[in-house]
Amino acid sequence: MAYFKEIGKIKYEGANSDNPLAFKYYNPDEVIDGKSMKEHLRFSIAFWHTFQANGTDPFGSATAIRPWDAAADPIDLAKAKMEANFELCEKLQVPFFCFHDRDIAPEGASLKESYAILDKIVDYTKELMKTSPVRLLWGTANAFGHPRYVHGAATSCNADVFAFAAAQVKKAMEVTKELGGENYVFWGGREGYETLLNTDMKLETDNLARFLRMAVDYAKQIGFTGQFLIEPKPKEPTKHQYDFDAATVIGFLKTYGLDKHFKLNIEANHATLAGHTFQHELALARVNEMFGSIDANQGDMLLGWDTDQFPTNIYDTTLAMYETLKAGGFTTGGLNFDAKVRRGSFEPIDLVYAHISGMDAFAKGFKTAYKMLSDGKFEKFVAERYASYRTGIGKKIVEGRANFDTLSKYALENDHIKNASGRQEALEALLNQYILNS
Ligand code: XUL
Ligand code: CO
Repeated sequence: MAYFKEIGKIKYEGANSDNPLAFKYYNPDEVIDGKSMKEHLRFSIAFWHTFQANGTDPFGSATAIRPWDAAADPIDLAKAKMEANFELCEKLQVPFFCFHDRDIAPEGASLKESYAILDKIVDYTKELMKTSPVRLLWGTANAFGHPRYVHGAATSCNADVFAFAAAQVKKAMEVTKELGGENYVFWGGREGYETLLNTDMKLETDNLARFLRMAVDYAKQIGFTGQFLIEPKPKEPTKHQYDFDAATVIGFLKTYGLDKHFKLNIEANHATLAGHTFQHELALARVNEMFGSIDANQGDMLLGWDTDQFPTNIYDTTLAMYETLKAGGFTTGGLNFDAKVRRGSFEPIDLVYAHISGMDAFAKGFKTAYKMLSDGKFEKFVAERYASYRTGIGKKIVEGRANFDTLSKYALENDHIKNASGRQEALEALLNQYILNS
């Protein structure tokens, strides 16, 4: 059954097209540097926002009634949503989707029943995959929505909750493997605290590490070879989330000797909530060799919460793609639209417009970033800025052949220091020129 009946396959028509149902910059088959744009960008639809969200907010009820909502039985509804997912991905030429276990299958009255319901939907998804090119970018478990997770999952004060979360993640890993998922994501939904007055932070963070170690062991046990990703977020729903930002997660993984097993899934709105730019978080992941995947969205700079808007800011998409290309591009990761249409955009066609706008914004950002890197002007500037570390005393510092004695001897003879301009304004103007002209 078709759910987006009035929508055909969205095609590339170029920057001058006035068809809102066409791509202006995303040309999936255009080959750049030996790979198609489809392969470079690896877009993905987030099941939870696109097929679950209905416009409910803390002040009001649902505004969106979706064509698949006609299904009354919960299993039929879950199947209908999965059909709609494949239809939308195919029409938008999006090669991947991502889900939480509870997005695709409702929770049962017992854990055993939940397993059985999930199996049913996974079987149905496998059926749909037989005739569709659409694949799973990543799976994850929703270990934050149910009331049992009120105090967290792996960081709950209640060991029974830890055990339940382990059982849920075990199954989510199994189904991710079964569906050929290329990654498995850990976002610590309620892994944090509300007040330190009731919190044993040491036990909670040790337990989080224990949980992740068990996941690593279980992946080995079942032969799941997908990439494990951790998605940092500083706050919301808890006051303080342990996976605060990229730097915190990297430090945490290294402390517990888990760093070889994980990469990062960087979300734009989580970066800005942590007080960083999207580019900063991606750069940190890259320089630590932990660049994995991206949750593509944007926040509202005037609001302090996770608005999860579709990404349209060309500066941000350009700089995000600049970092992505510098990291060598995506391998198992991709650009997952962890974004929801606004409450006022309640028609199904708004989901189509939203994805088109995000895909075009990233396609344009990608092309601009590619041009910036091919011309190499920024990289050349940076290389020259640090030239003093390639010869003389700088070379000795970098190669570990200097110490405070030798440096003090050197400084005593070279204390008339000459610095060069950082040229920030000129570089920002150059960035504008690339964005406007490419
Ligand atoms: C929440 C968020 C999650 C993760 C997956 O802010 O981003 O949806 O992406 O659990
Ligand atoms: Co996310």
